[in-house]
Amino acid sequence: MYDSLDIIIPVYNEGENIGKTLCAVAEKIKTPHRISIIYDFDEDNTLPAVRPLLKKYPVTLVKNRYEKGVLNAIKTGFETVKDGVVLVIMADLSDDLIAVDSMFRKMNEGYDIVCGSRYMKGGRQIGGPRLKKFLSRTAGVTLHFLTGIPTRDVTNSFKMYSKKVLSDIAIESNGGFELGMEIVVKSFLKGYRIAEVPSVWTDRTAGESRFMLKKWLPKYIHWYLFAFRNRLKRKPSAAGAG
Ligand SMILES: Nc1nc2c(ncn2[C@@H]2O[C@H](COP(=O)(O)OP(=O)(O)O)[C@@H](O)[C@H]2O)c(=O)[nH]1
Ligand SMILES: [Mg+2]
Repeated sequence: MYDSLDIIIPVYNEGENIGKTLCAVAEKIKTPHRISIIYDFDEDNTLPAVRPLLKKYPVTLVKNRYEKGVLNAIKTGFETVKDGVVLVIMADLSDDLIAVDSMFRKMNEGYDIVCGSRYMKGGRQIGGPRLKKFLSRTAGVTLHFLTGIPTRDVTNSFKMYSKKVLSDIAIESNGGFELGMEIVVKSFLKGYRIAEVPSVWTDRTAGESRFMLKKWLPKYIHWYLFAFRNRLKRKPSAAGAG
């Protein structure tokens, strides 16, 4: 049984949002937790906004160990966690954290990954660029029906992982948020147990999105095709079940 949760928040100049995000974590997540905030550079305006809150919330500030960028920030976050359960959330208040406790319960039912899902009953996506939404939903829903991957929202970054899965997957992604898709696809093919719970995503109201659709789209397509090509070679028994 897992009894607590490690939360990873990659940040890039989220000074306007981070206080509200930490407050939402405290209010909405009953599961005992620790928080790691991963930043890229010492001048990031998140840092002066967080420092006064370090006594109030269970936060550790961690500098990205690799080249700048959200992918390496998340990777650094994964490496700081030794075992148990890891949750990735955004600092821009985009994911409704009310889903977290039920995601954690699922992990304790024996799942290795629990995906927040905007594209299942009860899930929603509010605001954001239309093309990005269309592509993400189409990819998620078609991959679910074509390969049997047990989530309709493979591109969502709001996911909970067991550290065991993270240690077992060699991450090849080199762009940005497609890393979450890579991990879920590879874990699925290895026979790990994956579940989804409904979640609501709302576009940010402060700060700027740094999502690079054009640059990252080919990387998402790569993992989409990888899942499709390898679907019949999937390990039938759950390598990581239990
Ligand atoms: N460390 C780090 N975090 C980043 C970077 N770019 C974005 N983030 C963080 O990743 C999360 C989501 O980013 P965002 O640009 O809003 O992506 P979107 O929600 O898909 O539009 C936020 O917490 C950002 O602060 C980066 O280059 N480095
Ligand atoms: Mg965002």
